[in-house]
Amino acid sequence: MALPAKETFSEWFHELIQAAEILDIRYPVKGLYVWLPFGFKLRQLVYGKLREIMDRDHNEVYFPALIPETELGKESEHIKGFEGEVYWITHGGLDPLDVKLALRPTSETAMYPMFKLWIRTHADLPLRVYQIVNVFRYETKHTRPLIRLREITSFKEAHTAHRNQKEAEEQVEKAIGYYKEFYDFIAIPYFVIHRPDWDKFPGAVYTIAFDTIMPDGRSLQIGTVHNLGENFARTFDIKYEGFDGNHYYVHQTCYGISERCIAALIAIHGDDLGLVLPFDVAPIQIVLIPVLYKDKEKEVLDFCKEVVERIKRFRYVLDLGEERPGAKYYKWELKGVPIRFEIGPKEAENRNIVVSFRDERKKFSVPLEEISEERIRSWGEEMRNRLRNRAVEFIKGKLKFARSLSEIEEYAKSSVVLLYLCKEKSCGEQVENRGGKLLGWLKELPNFLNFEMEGECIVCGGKGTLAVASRSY
Ligand code: A5A
Repeated sequence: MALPAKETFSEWFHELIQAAEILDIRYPVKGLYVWLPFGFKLRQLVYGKLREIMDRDHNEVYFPALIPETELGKESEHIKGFEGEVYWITHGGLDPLDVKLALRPTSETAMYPMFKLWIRTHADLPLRVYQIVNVFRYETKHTRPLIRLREITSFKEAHTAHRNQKEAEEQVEKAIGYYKEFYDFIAIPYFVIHRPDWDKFPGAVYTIAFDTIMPDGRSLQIGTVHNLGENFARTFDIKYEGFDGNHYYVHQTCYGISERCIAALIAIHGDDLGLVLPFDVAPIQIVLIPVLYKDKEKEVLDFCKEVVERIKRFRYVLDLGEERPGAKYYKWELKGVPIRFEIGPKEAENRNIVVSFRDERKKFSVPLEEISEERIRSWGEEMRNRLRNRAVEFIKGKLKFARSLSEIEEYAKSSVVLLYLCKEKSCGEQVENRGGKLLGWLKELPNFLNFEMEGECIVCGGKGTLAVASRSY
């Protein structure tokens, strides 16, 4: 069955994740889904990059999934932000529990009581840990596979503690750098945005978010970096002894990414035929399709073996199935395989291969001896660049610059709106009242935009910074 066209984004996405065997969405609990083997492999490959980045200067840990009510409730802003989203465990078997247990919605209040025990002196700092776990949030907005889950299965959360504000600030900058590297790797363009105060993470001093634009023009928050200041340290009494023998509160940060990164990957790069996966994260990187005719089978298959010798370091499939070549092309296009080799009698005779790339779908011939690991890697790299450029062009086409509040209202219906805005709450509210959501102020100009960062506030005419408003997920 053919996919709906990508223009009908919501249906296309819904059908694609099933047809490409990413998820089985029939699990009988709302907001919970099953990862299928192909989807899980994609998840492992994408998260492998995240892990590689984290492992450079974080230690991986695992904290329990259950948090006592007494801990979860300690930091007042934090619990205010999450109380409507917590799943509670009230019984063990038939016995009511003395202290209710929360299924972690995020792990600050699981980790920080232990940080208090771990951190003694300045020598214990900085502390940088991360875990990749499931978290549960009783979301009341419309749930969607990979985008808005009640069980987030792939929550990468990092938590750090530092001696002072300056070191925590530096960690925020580093974390932004990690996430840029990650999203550049999967060719997803993003905005780095300072969230308004009223939209920051509960308990944070401030929040920096990564937002991308989905094919329907709505923004998706694909990661956040929070500076927690001393807020949690004061609540959980996390102190260290300084060089001078005095005791000081630590300064903390945390930052997280969920499987929304995979939603963005599928949504932004995919097309009417299915997934389009960057070479490095594709579960199958190369598919070889022999085109078999009677009497020539042996030549073709022998030549295929020679080709396989040259690509065996990659994740490849030699498709010897019974289907016709056309059906095989269709099947592997749906799965987003970046590179396809077609090999028929003519190719076997001339010792060359018909190559095509999933994103371009143009065919060209390459002599066997030119198929090397290096050549294939450079094809992968070129494809990543094409995917990134295409995604950037799409985003640029979705942007509109507004000069007045009425323009915001007009543009926000179908575009992502750029505007200049000051930091006054009343000015921000005026923008939010015009449709869309104020994502916040750009922390830095994306390299694909050519704009002044400062200008007159669209509401009061005061000193404004480039801001973004959009309909969002
Ligand atoms: N402890 C910090 C890191 C934290 O929890 N931050 S957060 O609440 O902003 O979540 C981190 C990221 O998880 C978000 O930026 C968003 O991309 C993703 N996320 C949040 N809720 C989600 C949900 N219900 N389904 C899928 N992803 C979600």
